[in-house]
Amino acid sequence: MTDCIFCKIVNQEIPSYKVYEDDTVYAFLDITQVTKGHTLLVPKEHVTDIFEYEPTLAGEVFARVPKVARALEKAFPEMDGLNIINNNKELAYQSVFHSHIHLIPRYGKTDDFS
Ligand code: DGP
Repeated sequence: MTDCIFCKIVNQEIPSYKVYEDDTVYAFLDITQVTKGHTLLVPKEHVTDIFEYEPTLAGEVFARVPKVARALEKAFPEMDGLNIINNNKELAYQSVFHSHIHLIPRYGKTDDFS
């Protein structure tokens, strides 16, 4: 999709900080950094939201979550926990309409995400 910011990130048309990549997915740091290491995992193929996934691709994308979680754990050993969030449609706080999974590291009582 030509006007999709995450398609542009996947295609390296706009810069991002890569966390993980393979043939199916791309994971990169969220621009807002709700906590240190806040990452977005996206399918390389444009999928608008959870309702638009072809089931096999959905399985492949969601199966990558533990891989990215482990990469974050390695990069941020001080991490105490991890929130995984997937917003779908505007009412549910989706603001970029290329499906993405938030991985938000938690750092005990010192982080500012509540
Ligand atoms: P959501 O509200 O669930 O649709 O989350 C969209 C996230 O995308 C939000 O946390 C900010 C992030 N975001 C938006 N534009 C960019 C961008 O250009 N680069 C990066 N790295 N993140 C972006």
